[in-house]
Amino acid sequence: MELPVLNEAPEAKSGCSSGSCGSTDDQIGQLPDAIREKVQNHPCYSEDAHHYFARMHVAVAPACNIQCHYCNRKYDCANESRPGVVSELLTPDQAVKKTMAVAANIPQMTVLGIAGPGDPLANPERTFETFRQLSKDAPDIKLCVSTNGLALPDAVEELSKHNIDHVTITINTVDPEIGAKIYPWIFWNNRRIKGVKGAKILIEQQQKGLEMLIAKGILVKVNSVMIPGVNDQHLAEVSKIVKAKGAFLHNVMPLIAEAEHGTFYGVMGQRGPSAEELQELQDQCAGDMNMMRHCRQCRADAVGMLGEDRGDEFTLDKIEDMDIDYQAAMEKRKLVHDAIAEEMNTKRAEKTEHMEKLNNQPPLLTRPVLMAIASSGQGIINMHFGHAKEFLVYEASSAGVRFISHRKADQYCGGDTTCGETESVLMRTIRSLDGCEAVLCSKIGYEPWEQLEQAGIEPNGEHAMEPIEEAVMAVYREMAEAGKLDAEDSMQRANA
Ligand code: CLF
Ligand code: SF4
Repeated sequence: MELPVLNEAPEAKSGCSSGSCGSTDDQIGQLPDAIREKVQNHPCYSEDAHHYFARMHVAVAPACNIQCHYCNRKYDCANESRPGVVSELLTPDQAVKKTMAVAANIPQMTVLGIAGPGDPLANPERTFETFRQLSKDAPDIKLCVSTNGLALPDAVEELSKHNIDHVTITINTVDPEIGAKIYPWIFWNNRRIKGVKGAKILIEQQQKGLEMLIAKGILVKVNSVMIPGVNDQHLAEVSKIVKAKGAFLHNVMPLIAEAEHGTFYGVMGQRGPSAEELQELQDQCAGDMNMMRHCRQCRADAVGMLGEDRGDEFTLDKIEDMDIDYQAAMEKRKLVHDAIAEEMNTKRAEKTEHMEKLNNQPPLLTRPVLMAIASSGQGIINMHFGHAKEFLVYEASSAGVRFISHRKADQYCGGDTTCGETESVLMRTIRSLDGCEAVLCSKIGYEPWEQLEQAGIEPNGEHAMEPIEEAVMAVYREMAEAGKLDAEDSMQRANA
Protein backbone atom coordinates (compact mmCIF):
# COMPACT_ATOMS: atom_id res chain seq x y z
CA MET A 1 0.00 0.00 0.00
CA GLU A 2 1.25 3.52 -0.84
CA LEU A 3 1.80 5.64 2.23
CA PRO A 4 0.03 9.00 2.47
CA VAL A 5 2.64 11.76 2.58
CA LEU A 6 2.75 15.36 3.68
CA ASN A 7 4.66 18.13 1.97
CA GLU A 8 5.90 19.25 5.34
CA ALA A 9 6.30 17.31 8.55
CA PRO A 10 3.48 18.10 10.98
CA GLU A 11 4.49 19.69 14.22
CA ALA A 12 5.47 17.11 16.81
CA LYS A 13 2.92 16.58 19.57
CA SER A 14 5.63 17.19 22.12
CA GLY A 15 8.85 19.00 22.72
CA CYS A 16 10.67 16.81 20.20
CA SER A 17 12.74 19.41 18.48
CA SER A 18 15.35 17.54 16.57
CA GLY A 19 13.18 16.02 13.93
CA SER A 20 14.46 12.62 14.99
CA CYS A 21 14.62 11.39 18.53
CA GLY A 22 13.92 14.21 20.97
CA SER A 23 15.47 12.29 23.82
CA THR A 24 17.78 13.66 26.44
CA ASP A 25 20.82 11.93 24.96
CA ASP A 26 20.37 13.77 21.68
CA GLN A 27 20.43 17.03 23.59
CA ILE A 28 23.48 15.76 25.45
CA GLY A 29 25.26 15.17 22.15
CA GLN A 30 25.11 18.93 21.59
CA LEU A 31 26.47 19.98 24.98
CA PRO A 32 29.83 21.68 25.56
CA ASP A 33 32.62 19.11 26.18
CA ALA A 34 33.05 19.94 29.87
CA ILE A 35 29.39 19.28 30.65
CA ARG A 36 29.12 16.26 28.38
CA GLU A 37 32.05 14.75 30.25
CA LYS A 38 30.14 15.17 33.52
CA VAL A 39 26.94 13.52 32.35
CA GLN A 40 27.90 10.90 29.79
CA ASN A 41 28.32 8.10 32.33
CA HIS A 42 25.80 9.31 34.91
CA PRO A 43 22.74 7.06 34.58
CA CYS A 44 20.32 9.72 35.85
CA TYR A 45 21.64 12.73 33.94
CA SER A 46 21.88 10.90 30.61
CA GLU A 47 19.08 8.74 29.30
CA ASP A 48 21.56 7.01 27.02
CA ALA A 49 23.95 6.24 29.90
CA HIS A 50 21.23 4.58 31.96
CA HIS A 51 21.25 1.62 29.58
CA TYR A 52 24.94 0.98 30.38
CA PHE A 53 25.96 2.44 33.74
CA ALA A 54 24.82 1.73 37.28
CA ARG A 55 24.46 3.85 40.39
CA MET A 56 24.36 3.03 44.05
CA HIS A 57 23.07 4.79 47.12
CA VAL A 58 24.28 4.51 50.70
CA ALA A 59 21.74 5.16 53.44
CA VAL A 60 23.82 7.23 55.87
CA ALA A 61 21.44 10.13 56.55
CA PRO A 62 18.58 9.29 58.95
CA ALA A 63 17.31 12.74 60.06
CA CYS A 64 15.13 15.20 58.18
CA ASN A 65 14.49 18.89 58.74
CA ILE A 66 11.07 19.22 57.10
CA GLN A 67 7.83 17.26 56.83
CA CYS A 68 6.30 16.45 53.47
CA HIS A 69 2.68 15.28 53.30
CA TYR A 70 3.73 12.32 51.13
CA CYS A 71 6.30 11.06 53.62
CA ASN A 72 6.18 8.74 56.60
CA ARG A 73 9.47 8.85 58.49
CA LYS A 74 9.42 5.09 58.96
CA TYR A 75 10.38 4.88 55.30
CA ASP A 76 13.03 6.34 52.98
CA CYS A 77 12.86 9.98 51.82
CA ALA A 78 10.10 9.98 49.20
CA ASN A 79 11.75 12.84 47.28
CA GLU A 80 14.00 10.33 45.52
CA SER A 81 12.68 6.98 46.63
CA ARG A 82 9.67 4.84 46.05
CA PRO A 83 7.45 5.36 49.10
CA GLY A 84 7.04 2.48 51.54
CA VAL A 85 10.63 1.23 51.39
CA VAL A 86 12.99 0.94 54.38
CA SER A 87 16.77 0.99 53.99
CA GLU A 88 19.37 -0.32 56.40
CA LEU A 89 21.21 2.60 57.99
CA LEU A 90 25.03 2.59 57.59
CA THR A 91 27.82 4.49 59.31
CA PRO A 92 30.11 6.46 56.99
CA ASP A 93 32.84 3.80 57.38
CA GLN A 94 30.43 1.02 56.48
CA ALA A 95 29.14 3.07 53.55
CA VAL A 96 32.67 3.60 52.19
CA LYS A 97 33.48 -0.08 52.49
CA LYS A 98 30.23 -1.05 50.77
CA THR A 99 30.81 1.46 47.95
CA MET A 100 34.29 0.13 47.23
CA ALA A 101 33.01 -3.46 47.32
CA VAL A 102 30.27 -2.63 44.82
CA ALA A 103 32.66 -0.63 42.60
CA ALA A 104 35.08 -3.56 42.48
CA ASN A 105 32.35 -6.09 41.67
CA ILE A 106 30.11 -4.01 39.41
CA PRO A 107 32.58 -1.96 37.33
CA GLN A 108 29.65 -0.33 35.49
CA MET A 109 28.81 1.46 38.74
CA THR A 110 29.96 5.03 38.14
CA VAL A 111 27.95 7.09 40.64
CA LEU A 112 27.54 7.02 44.40
CA GLY A 113 24.52 8.98 45.58
CA ILE A 114 23.34 9.87 49.05
CA ALA A 115 19.58 10.26 49.00
CA GLY A 116 18.34 9.34 52.45
CA PRO A 117 16.72 7.74 54.28
CA GLY A 118 16.20 11.34 55.56
CA ASP A 119 17.73 14.48 54.08
CA PRO A 120 21.50 14.17 53.43
CA LEU A 121 22.16 17.82 54.28
CA ALA A 122 20.24 17.57 57.56
CA ASN A 123 22.97 15.03 58.47
CA PRO A 124 26.03 16.97 57.29
CA GLU A 125 28.67 15.16 59.39
CA ARG A 126 27.66 11.69 58.21
CA THR A 127 27.13 12.77 54.60
CA PHE A 128 30.37 14.74 54.25
CA GLU A 129 32.46 12.17 56.08
CA THR A 130 31.31 9.59 53.51
CA PHE A 131 32.07 11.96 50.62
CA ARG A 132 35.44 12.94 52.13
CA GLN A 133 36.65 9.36 52.38
CA LEU A 134 35.38 8.38 48.95
CA SER A 135 36.83 11.34 47.09
CA LYS A 136 40.22 10.37 48.59
CA ASP A 137 40.07 6.57 48.30
CA ALA A 138 37.91 6.07 45.20
CA PRO A 139 38.48 9.10 42.98
CA ASP A 140 37.00 7.38 39.91
CA ILE A 141 33.50 7.37 41.42
CA LYS A 142 31.22 10.35 40.77
CA LEU A 143 29.54 11.68 43.90
CA CYS A 144 25.94 12.81 43.88
CA VAL A 145 23.51 14.07 46.49
CA SER A 146 19.82 14.77 46.71
CA THR A 147 18.23 17.27 49.11
CA ASN A 148 15.01 19.05 49.98
CA GLY A 149 17.10 22.26 49.85
CA LEU A 150 16.45 23.73 53.30
CA ALA A 151 20.06 23.40 54.46
CA LEU A 152 21.55 23.72 50.98
CA PRO A 153 22.96 27.28 51.02
CA ASP A 154 25.07 26.43 54.08
CA ALA A 155 26.38 23.27 52.42
CA VAL A 156 27.36 24.55 48.96
CA GLU A 157 30.94 25.43 49.93
CA GLU A 158 31.53 21.98 51.43
CA LEU A 159 29.87 20.23 48.47
CA SER A 160 32.16 22.01 46.04
CA LYS A 161 35.24 20.77 47.93
CA HIS A 162 34.42 17.08 47.44
CA ASN A 163 34.33 16.59 43.72
CA ILE A 164 30.50 16.64 43.81
CA ASP A 165 29.38 17.61 40.33
CA HIS A 166 25.74 16.61 40.67
CA VAL A 167 23.10 17.83 43.11
CA THR A 168 19.36 17.16 43.03
CA ILE A 169 16.98 19.59 44.73
CA THR A 170 13.35 18.61 45.18
CA ILE A 171 11.33 21.69 44.30
CA ASN A 172 7.59 21.11 44.31
CA THR A 173 6.55 24.75 44.17
CA VAL A 174 7.73 28.34 44.14
CA ASP A 175 4.49 29.57 45.73
CA PRO A 176 4.29 29.51 49.57
CA GLU A 177 0.49 29.11 49.49
CA ILE A 178 0.88 25.89 47.48
CA GLY A 179 3.88 24.97 49.63
CA ALA A 180 1.73 25.07 52.77
CA LYS A 181 -0.46 22.35 51.23
CA ILE A 182 2.59 20.10 50.74
CA TYR A 183 4.76 20.91 53.79
CA PRO A 184 2.97 21.17 57.16
CA TRP A 185 6.17 22.37 58.86
CA ILE A 186 9.91 22.87 58.60
CA PHE A 187 12.51 22.83 61.36
CA TRP A 188 14.45 26.07 61.17
CA ASN A 189 16.78 27.76 63.67
CA ASN A 190 15.78 25.24 66.38
CA ARG A 191 12.08 25.97 65.93
CA ARG A 192 9.23 24.28 64.13
CA ILE A 193 7.70 26.74 61.65
CA LYS A 194 4.33 25.85 60.22
CA GLY A 195 2.22 26.64 57.17
CA VAL A 196 2.89 29.41 54.65
CA LYS A 197 5.66 30.93 56.77
CA GLY A 198 7.62 27.67 56.83
CA ALA A 199 7.00 26.98 53.13
CA LYS A 200 8.24 30.48 52.26
CA ILE A 201 11.55 29.90 54.03
CA LEU A 202 11.97 26.50 52.36
CA ILE A 203 11.31 27.96 48.90
CA GLU A 204 13.75 30.83 49.48
CA GLN A 205 16.45 28.41 50.64
CA GLN A 206 15.88 26.12 47.64
CA GLN A 207 16.14 28.99 45.16
CA LYS A 208 19.19 30.47 46.88
CA GLY A 209 20.89 27.06 46.98
CA LEU A 210 20.13 26.50 43.29
CA GLU A 211 21.71 29.84 42.34
CA MET A 212 24.79 29.17 44.51
CA LEU A 213 25.35 25.72 42.98
CA ILE A 214 25.07 27.10 39.44
CA ALA A 215 27.57 29.84 40.33
CA LYS A 216 30.00 27.09 41.44
CA GLY A 217 29.58 25.18 38.16
CA ILE A 218 27.79 22.23 39.81
CA LEU A 219 25.11 20.54 37.70
CA VAL A 220 21.67 20.72 39.24
CA LYS A 221 18.76 18.39 38.59
CA VAL A 222 15.38 19.42 39.98
CA ASN A 223 12.92 16.78 41.15
CA SER A 224 9.24 17.65 41.49
CA VAL A 225 6.51 15.42 42.82
CA MET A 226 3.35 15.88 40.74
CA ILE A 227 0.37 16.12 43.09
CA PRO A 228 -2.94 16.42 41.18
CA GLY A 229 -5.05 19.32 42.39
CA VAL A 230 -2.16 20.75 44.44
CA ASN A 231 0.81 21.62 42.19
CA ASP A 232 0.05 20.00 38.82
CA GLN A 233 -1.06 23.28 37.21
CA HIS A 234 1.97 25.06 38.65
CA LEU A 235 4.90 22.79 37.75
CA ALA A 236 5.34 24.13 34.20
CA GLU A 237 6.01 27.51 35.84
CA VAL A 238 8.49 25.87 38.24
CA SER A 239 10.23 24.28 35.24
CA LYS A 240 10.58 27.67 33.51
CA ILE A 241 12.02 29.31 36.61
CA VAL A 242 14.58 26.63 37.45
CA LYS A 243 15.69 26.45 33.84
CA ALA A 244 16.15 30.22 33.72
CA LYS A 245 18.37 29.92 36.80
CA GLY A 246 20.51 27.24 35.15
CA ALA A 247 19.15 23.85 36.30
CA PHE A 248 20.22 21.15 33.87
CA LEU A 249 17.40 18.63 34.08
CA HIS A 250 13.85 18.43 35.47
CA ASN A 251 12.47 15.15 36.80
CA VAL A 252 8.71 15.27 37.36
CA MET A 253 7.81 12.20 39.40
CA PRO A 254 4.31 10.89 40.14
CA LEU A 255 2.98 11.13 43.68
CA ILE A 256 2.57 7.65 45.13
CA ALA A 257 0.13 7.83 48.04
CA GLU A 258 -1.19 4.65 49.62
CA ALA A 259 -3.14 4.49 52.88
CA GLU A 260 -0.95 1.59 54.08
CA HIS A 261 2.14 3.83 53.96
CA GLY A 262 0.56 5.94 56.70
CA THR A 263 1.31 9.27 55.01
CA PHE A 264 -1.02 12.26 55.29
CA TYR A 265 -1.83 12.17 51.58
CA GLY A 266 -2.21 8.37 51.67
CA VAL A 267 -4.66 8.47 54.56
CA MET A 268 -6.57 11.45 53.12
CA GLY A 269 -7.03 9.64 49.79
CA GLN A 270 -5.01 12.15 47.74
CA ARG A 271 -4.57 10.48 44.36
CA GLY A 272 -1.44 10.32 42.24
CA PRO A 273 -1.44 11.20 38.52
CA SER A 274 -2.24 8.70 35.77
CA ALA A 275 0.50 7.80 33.25
CA GLU A 276 -1.24 10.05 30.70
CA GLU A 277 -1.44 13.03 33.09
CA LEU A 278 2.24 12.64 33.95
CA GLN A 279 3.26 12.45 30.31
CA GLU A 280 1.13 15.48 29.45
CA LEU A 281 2.80 17.57 32.15
CA GLN A 282 6.28 16.33 31.19
CA ASP A 283 5.58 17.28 27.57
CA GLN A 284 4.32 20.69 28.68
CA CYS A 285 7.52 21.29 30.67
CA ALA A 286 9.71 19.88 27.88
CA GLY A 287 9.25 23.04 25.82
CA ASP A 288 11.46 24.84 28.34
CA MET A 289 13.61 22.18 29.89
CA ASN A 290 15.51 18.89 29.46
CA MET A 291 13.18 16.36 31.03
CA MET A 292 14.18 13.18 32.81
CA ARG A 293 11.71 10.44 31.99
CA HIS A 294 13.67 7.36 33.05
CA CYS A 295 13.66 7.88 36.86
CA ARG A 296 12.87 4.68 38.75
CA GLN A 297 12.26 6.29 42.16
CA CYS A 298 15.11 4.30 43.72
CA ARG A 299 15.46 3.35 47.36
CA ALA A 300 18.00 5.06 49.64
CA ASP A 301 20.24 1.95 49.48
CA ALA A 302 19.71 1.04 45.81
CA VAL A 303 22.52 -0.84 44.01
CA GLY A 304 22.80 -1.59 40.29
CA MET A 305 21.32 -0.37 37.02
CA LEU A 306 18.27 1.90 37.36
CA GLY A 307 15.27 -0.33 37.98
CA GLU A 308 17.42 -3.18 39.29
CA ASP A 309 18.33 -3.88 42.90
CA ARG A 310 21.43 -5.91 43.73
CA GLY A 311 21.61 -4.76 47.34
CA ASP A 312 21.31 -8.34 48.64
CA GLU A 313 24.73 -9.17 47.17
CA PHE A 314 26.35 -6.47 49.32
CA THR A 315 24.92 -6.82 52.80
CA LEU A 316 27.24 -5.90 55.68
CA ASP A 317 28.11 -9.51 56.51
CA LYS A 318 28.95 -10.23 52.86
CA ILE A 319 31.21 -7.20 52.37
CA GLU A 320 32.96 -8.01 55.64
CA ASP A 321 34.39 -11.12 53.94
CA MET A 322 35.43 -9.30 50.74
CA ASP A 323 39.05 -8.37 50.31
CA ILE A 324 39.18 -5.33 48.01
CA ASP A 325 42.31 -4.25 46.11
CA TYR A 326 40.91 -0.91 44.94
CA GLN A 327 43.94 0.00 42.84
CA ALA A 328 43.46 -3.16 40.76
CA ALA A 329 39.69 -2.53 40.71
CA MET A 330 40.23 0.99 39.34
CA GLU A 331 42.35 -0.35 36.48
CA LYS A 332 39.68 -2.90 35.60
CA ARG A 333 36.94 -0.26 35.91
CA LYS A 334 38.78 2.04 33.50
CA LEU A 335 39.00 -0.70 30.87
CA VAL A 336 35.28 -1.46 31.26
CA HIS A 337 34.32 2.23 31.08
CA ASP A 338 36.46 2.80 27.98
CA ALA A 339 34.89 -0.22 26.25
CA ILE A 340 31.38 1.02 27.10
CA ALA A 341 32.20 4.54 25.88
CA GLU A 342 33.41 3.08 22.57
CA GLU A 343 30.27 0.96 22.22
CA MET A 344 28.07 3.95 23.02
CA ASN A 345 29.85 6.11 20.46
CA THR A 346 29.49 3.45 17.77
CA LYS A 347 25.80 2.94 18.55
CA ARG A 348 25.16 6.68 18.65
CA ALA A 349 26.78 7.12 15.23
CA GLU A 350 24.78 4.19 13.80
CA LYS A 351 21.58 5.57 15.28
CA THR A 352 22.21 9.04 13.86
CA GLU A 353 22.92 7.58 10.43
CA HIS A 354 19.83 5.38 10.56
CA MET A 355 17.58 8.19 11.79
CA GLU A 356 18.93 10.53 9.10
CA LYS A 357 17.95 7.99 6.48
CA LEU A 358 14.49 7.70 7.97
CA ASN A 359 14.13 11.46 8.19
CA ASN A 360 14.95 11.70 4.50
CA GLN A 361 11.97 9.52 3.69
CA PRO A 362 8.68 11.30 3.06
CA PRO A 363 7.01 12.04 6.42
CA LEU A 364 3.91 10.00 7.20
CA LEU A 365 0.46 11.46 7.57
CA THR A 366 -0.23 9.41 10.65
CA ARG A 367 -0.97 9.81 14.34
CA PRO A 368 1.62 9.03 17.04
CA VAL A 369 1.64 5.58 18.60
CA LEU A 370 2.97 4.23 21.90
CA MET A 371 4.92 0.96 22.01
CA ALA A 372 6.16 -1.01 25.02
CA ILE A 373 9.62 -2.59 24.89
CA ALA A 374 11.05 -5.47 26.90
CA SER A 375 14.75 -4.74 27.38
CA SER A 376 17.35 -5.51 30.00
CA GLY A 377 19.64 -2.69 28.79
CA GLN A 378 22.18 -1.62 26.14
CA GLY A 379 19.33 -0.02 24.19
CA ILE A 380 18.29 -3.27 22.49
CA ILE A 381 15.20 -5.50 22.53
CA ASN A 382 16.58 -8.48 24.40
CA MET A 383 13.97 -9.65 26.87
CA HIS A 384 11.29 -12.32 26.93
CA PHE A 385 7.84 -10.77 27.49
CA GLY A 386 7.19 -12.94 30.53
CA HIS A 387 10.54 -12.13 32.17
CA ALA A 388 10.18 -8.35 31.99
CA LYS A 389 9.82 -6.59 35.35
CA GLU A 390 9.23 -3.32 33.54
CA PHE A 391 8.56 -2.09 30.01
CA LEU A 392 10.08 0.97 28.37
CA VAL A 393 7.47 3.03 26.56
CA TYR A 394 8.43 4.81 23.34
CA GLU A 395 6.37 7.07 21.14
CA ALA A 396 6.74 6.87 17.37
CA SER A 397 5.39 9.68 15.24
CA SER A 398 6.17 11.44 12.00
CA ALA A 399 8.72 13.46 14.00
CA GLY A 400 10.70 10.35 15.00
CA VAL A 401 11.00 8.12 18.06
CA ARG A 402 11.26 9.29 21.64
CA PHE A 403 11.40 7.66 25.04
CA ILE A 404 8.33 8.44 27.15
CA SER A 405 8.46 6.49 30.41
CA HIS A 406 8.74 3.07 31.96
CA ARG A 407 5.90 0.99 33.33
CA LYS A 408 6.33 -1.48 36.13
CA ALA A 409 5.06 -5.00 35.49
CA ASP A 410 4.76 -8.10 37.61
CA GLN A 411 7.11 -10.71 36.28
CA TYR A 412 4.70 -13.56 35.73
CA CYS A 413 6.81 -16.12 33.88
CA GLY A 414 8.96 -18.48 35.95
CA GLY A 415 10.62 -20.09 32.92
CA ASP A 416 9.77 -21.45 29.49
CA THR A 417 7.73 -24.36 30.83
CA THR A 418 5.44 -22.23 32.98
CA CYS A 419 5.16 -19.30 30.59
CA GLY A 420 1.72 -17.77 30.62
CA GLU A 421 0.22 -19.92 33.36
CA THR A 422 -0.43 -17.25 35.95
CA GLU A 423 -3.27 -15.45 34.32
CA SER A 424 -4.14 -12.79 36.87
CA VAL A 425 -0.55 -11.52 36.93
CA LEU A 426 -0.56 -11.52 33.15
CA MET A 427 -3.73 -9.47 33.09
CA ARG A 428 -2.21 -6.96 35.52
CA THR A 429 0.84 -6.69 33.29
CA ILE A 430 -1.36 -6.09 30.26
CA ARG A 431 -3.31 -3.43 32.16
CA SER A 432 -0.04 -1.67 32.99
CA LEU A 433 0.51 -1.29 29.23
CA ASP A 434 -2.68 0.73 28.82
CA GLY A 435 -2.38 3.16 25.91
CA CYS A 436 0.33 1.11 24.14
CA GLU A 437 -0.60 -0.40 20.79
CA ALA A 438 2.34 -2.79 20.32
CA VAL A 439 4.76 -4.61 22.55
CA LEU A 440 8.22 -5.52 21.22
CA CYS A 441 10.15 -8.29 22.95
CA SER A 442 12.68 -10.99 22.14
CA LYS A 443 10.19 -13.82 22.63
CA ILE A 444 6.63 -14.32 23.79
CA GLY A 445 4.45 -17.33 24.67
CA TYR A 446 1.21 -18.31 22.94
CA GLU A 447 -1.14 -17.37 25.77
CA PRO A 448 0.15 -13.84 26.43
CA TRP A 449 0.19 -13.33 22.67
CA GLU A 450 -3.54 -14.06 22.51
CA GLN A 451 -4.36 -11.98 25.57
CA LEU A 452 -2.42 -9.00 24.26
CA GLU A 453 -4.22 -9.18 20.95
CA GLN A 454 -7.56 -9.31 22.75
CA ALA A 455 -6.53 -6.18 24.66
CA GLY A 456 -5.77 -4.40 21.37
CA ILE A 457 -1.98 -4.56 21.76
CA GLU A 458 0.04 -6.12 18.92
CA PRO A 459 2.69 -8.53 20.21
CA ASN A 460 5.88 -8.49 18.15
CA GLY A 461 8.90 -10.77 18.57
CA GLU A 462 10.44 -10.05 15.18
CA HIS A 463 12.98 -7.46 16.28
CA ALA A 464 14.89 -9.43 18.89
CA MET A 465 18.40 -8.04 19.55
CA GLU A 466 17.75 -4.95 17.40
CA PRO A 467 18.32 -1.36 18.64
CA ILE A 468 15.09 -0.08 20.19
CA GLU A 469 14.60 3.15 18.22
CA GLU A 470 15.19 1.47 14.87
CA ALA A 471 12.78 -1.37 15.66
CA VAL A 472 10.11 1.05 16.92
CA MET A 473 10.40 3.10 13.74
CA ALA A 474 10.20 -0.05 11.59
CA VAL A 475 7.04 -1.23 13.37
CA TYR A 476 5.57 2.27 13.15
CA ARG A 477 6.06 2.25 9.39
CA GLU A 478 4.53 -1.26 9.14
CA MET A 479 1.50 -0.12 11.14
CA ALA A 480 1.19 3.00 8.99
CA GLU A 481 1.42 0.95 5.79
CA ALA A 482 -1.31 -1.33 7.10
CA GLY A 483 -3.53 1.74 7.60
CA LYS A 484 -3.65 1.31 11.38
CA LEU A 485 -2.52 4.83 12.22
CA ASP A 486 -4.77 7.05 10.18
CA ALA A 487 -7.06 9.67 11.67
CA GLU A 488 -10.21 7.53 11.38
CA ASP A 489 -8.56 4.69 13.32
CA SER A 490 -7.50 7.21 15.92
CA MET A 491 -11.13 8.33 16.39
CA GLN A 492 -12.25 4.74 16.79
CA ARG A 493 -9.64 4.09 19.48
CA ALA A 494 -10.59 7.27 21.31
CA ASN A 495 -14.25 6.23 21.33
CA ALA A 496 -13.53 2.61 22.34
FE1 CLF B 1 21.04 8.70 43.09
FE2 CLF B 1 19.56 10.69 42.49
FE3 CLF B 1 22.17 10.92 42.21
FE4 CLF B 1 20.74 9.39 40.57
S1 CLF B 1 19.02 8.40 41.74
S2 CLF B 1 21.10 10.67 44.11
S3 CLF B 1 20.58 11.62 40.76
S4 CLF B 1 22.63 8.81 41.63
FE5 CLF B 1 18.15 8.73 39.59
FE6 CLF B 1 17.03 7.08 41.26
FE7 CLF B 1 15.51 8.77 39.95
FE8 CLF B 1 17.16 9.61 41.80
S5 CLF B 1 16.73 7.12 39.05
S6 CLF B 1 15.43 8.28 42.14
S7 CLF B 1 16.86 10.53 39.78
FE1 SF4 C 1 10.41 12.70 54.03
FE2 SF4 C 1 12.32 13.40 52.31
FE3 SF4 C 1 10.25 15.08 52.79
FE4 SF4 C 1 12.13 14.66 54.65
S1 SF4 C 1 12.43 15.64 52.63
S2 SF4 C 1 9.92 14.66 54.96
S3 SF4 C 1 12.61 12.48 54.39
S4 SF4 C 1 10.14 13.06 51.79
